[in-house]
Amino acid sequence: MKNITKRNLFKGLAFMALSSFLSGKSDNLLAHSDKKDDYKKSNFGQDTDALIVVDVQNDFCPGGSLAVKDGNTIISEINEIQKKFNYVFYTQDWHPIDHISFSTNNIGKKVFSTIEAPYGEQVIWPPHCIFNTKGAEFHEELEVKYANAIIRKGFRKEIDSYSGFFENDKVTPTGLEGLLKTLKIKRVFICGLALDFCVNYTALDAKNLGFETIVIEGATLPVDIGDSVKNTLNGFKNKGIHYGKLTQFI
Ligand code: VGL
Ligand code: ZN
Repeated sequence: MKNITKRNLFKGLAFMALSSFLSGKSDNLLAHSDKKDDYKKSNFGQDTDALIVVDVQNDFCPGGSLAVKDGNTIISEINEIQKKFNYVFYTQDWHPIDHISFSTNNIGKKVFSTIEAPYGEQVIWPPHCIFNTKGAEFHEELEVKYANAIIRKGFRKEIDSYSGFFENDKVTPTGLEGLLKTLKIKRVFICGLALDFCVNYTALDAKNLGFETIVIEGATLPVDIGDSVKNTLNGFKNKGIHYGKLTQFI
């Protein structure tokens, strides 16, 4: 590169930094630099925003086989939130009875212990969200009519799927990325169950795929195993995934 071009480039960058400072568009730099997320609020429910509602199913709610404590209590909030979006996508954990993650298919392995699967570490879960059972159905309080599409995941017996985007091998896609990109979605808001597993992995993949990613505090709750919550929230911070009440962002 010739010197003159370099100088122009430098000038351009300095100008961009200054104008971004003056217009207050420094939220990317400030985000997660301290406790408060200094997100610059903007209109939402725009055509470039989508809400992803993760796994609000009976088995993840009280009474279910892999219940999240108070899991049902976020549903009224989710119902309110989803009315504000033009695009709402649901994920649904959807397993065959002989699924690799089930304790019943790993005799001698304790629930919440891990096995080494071909794609890496796999947590052993109690059987849950077996397709065509009550446990796999969405909770009856969830207003499913708002869903534009439902992405099912985890239906291959030999591989689990936490994320709404990729199965646990990190390469097998669910199709959600294509759906969002075709619709020109730029920003995703994520809520649902469970914060430390399926919400977590959905958010990490969303961010990696280039979407601005917000996880809505108060509309998600964790399974909470060991340090899973602490690790999840640290991961959000490190990756630039926003986590806070909806009013912080809109
Ligand atoms: C989930 C464990 C196993 C979740 C799904 O939805 O967070 N967790 N399958
Ligand atoms: Zn599952």
